[in-house]
Amino acid sequence: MVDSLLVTTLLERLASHDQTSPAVYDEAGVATFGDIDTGARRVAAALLAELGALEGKRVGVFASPGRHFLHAVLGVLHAGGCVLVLSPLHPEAESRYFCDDADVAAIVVTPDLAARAEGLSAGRAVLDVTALTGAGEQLEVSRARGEDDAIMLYTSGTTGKPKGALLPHASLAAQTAILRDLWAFGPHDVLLHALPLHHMHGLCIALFTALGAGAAARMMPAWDALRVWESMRDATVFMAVPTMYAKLFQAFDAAAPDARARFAAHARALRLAASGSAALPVSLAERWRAVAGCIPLERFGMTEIGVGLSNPLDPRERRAGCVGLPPPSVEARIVGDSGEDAPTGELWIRGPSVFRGYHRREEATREAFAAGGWFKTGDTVTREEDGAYRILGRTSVDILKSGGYKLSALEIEEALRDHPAVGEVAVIGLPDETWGERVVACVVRRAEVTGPELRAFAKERLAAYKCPKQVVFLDDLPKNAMGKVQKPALARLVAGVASD
Ligand code: MLC
Ligand code: AMP
Repeated sequence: MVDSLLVTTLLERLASHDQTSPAVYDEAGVATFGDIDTGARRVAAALLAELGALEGKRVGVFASPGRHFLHAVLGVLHAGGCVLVLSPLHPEAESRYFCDDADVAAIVVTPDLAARAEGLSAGRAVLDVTALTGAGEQLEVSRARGEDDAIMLYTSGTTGKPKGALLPHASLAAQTAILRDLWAFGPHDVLLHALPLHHMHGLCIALFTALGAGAAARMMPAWDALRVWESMRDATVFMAVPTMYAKLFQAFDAAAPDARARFAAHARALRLAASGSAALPVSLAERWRAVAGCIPLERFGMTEIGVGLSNPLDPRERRAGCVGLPPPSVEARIVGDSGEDAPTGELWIRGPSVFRGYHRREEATREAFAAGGWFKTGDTVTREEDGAYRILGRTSVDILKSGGYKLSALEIEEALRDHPAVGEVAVIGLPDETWGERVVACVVRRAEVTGPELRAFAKERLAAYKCPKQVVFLDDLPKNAMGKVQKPALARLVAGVASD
């Protein structure tokens, strides 16, 4: 990490690369680092003209993957603002909550999402990133400073509504340097990018790491397993959540023999295939080995910390089912119930990439950290004989992971409880081969309602990926003497009940 102490913003690092080399391949072709910077400065100048000094104000970016997404994000950063990435996967009600909670001052959009942004504007300026012209209006001097907030990412927790995690420029700059060095990223690399952009994995661990190292990102418009197999040919690195690997193999198995041979050749030629955001089943890792020659590099991360643990880059040293060790400059501890270091317990992380706190949630921020700046992950871990960490699961039954998305059972319950026919509801995660965990809603009805009706109701309020895949109707929910629903008992019960 030679320059991480000197370079305090991602923008400074981008400026240090050869401006004529490719930064993004998208549906329109190739854009160089220089092209990206020009577009970003145009956005920055327009934002400053519209809002005056931004000084950390949050600006929403509602943009499809590609160069315009980067113009918008980097433009907000140049102008001294903090980016909140909005996703087309969220219904209006949810995006409106993000914009209001974050106190978003303006929204930068791509034209395909402009109509949907209108519903979120509520008096906020909406700027079309493709309609800004005039080189003379470009921003000369970047307003970004290391200590200022750069990115805000909403993350589901154990307390109802999602919280906005604030990542300063310095955290991003540190994270990109750590991962560049750990995974040997450089200008020779092309990252195949098919991850959603409103989360840590797609935005920071993948996209910012690649660009921060001077590599290019091949940005897919959306996840498409067959297209990903084909596009691997033009990439050196691939990063994905385990469900994407599962879906790749579903497509692989359905493909003709010549296509399979081609896909395998593409996979074998990759320099690095990484997996994160959820546990990679050993069977899936081994399946990848059979096709690509080695298991994917599995690493552990979190919105609040970036990557905290990683298997080694050398494929021979990777271990399936383990997530490796903390990278240089990141520290990890295992802490038992008594608050002492223990062989098995909660994983705590400390390091330069750790976030600053939750937006306007002082108590939640205080509770997230222990003395000495240790972030308490809420994951239970242990270590193997060789020191490698192994994730055993979440400490809370109310946090689920489905297809790499962290979901709050309480948030989903709250949305379903608004339905007049729902008496009681408890949301649990059941093991699922494709999704890791499958969201199941257990409902005690007080009026007639069907599972599909409840799912449709939930979809108006929550992203489709948060909505229950299964609804089970029960006469009552198992509770303890205090009246609290016993979710482990419920999961055992539901395993034998028909669903709707
Ligand atoms: C989509 N659906 C999901 C889902 N994704 N349901 C549950 N869990 C998910 N993750 C829903 C769709 O809305 C649809 O619902 C139905 O399932 C079928 O969808 P699909 O077409 O099969 O899904 P697809 O579009 O292929 O999406 C699958 C996926 C996606 C794997 C590409 O889930 C995805 O992009 N996951 C990545 C999540 C991620 O980036 N997490 C990083 C968090 S950061 P319906 O009802 O409309 O039929 C982090 C830190 C770290 O964790 O360490 O990295
Ligand atoms: P998020 O809040 O969406 O960033 O999700 C972070 C959570 O994802 C962590 O706290 C873990 O529970 C989980 N996670 C990330 N990477 C892994 C992994 N490799 N193995 C198991 N769980 C993981």
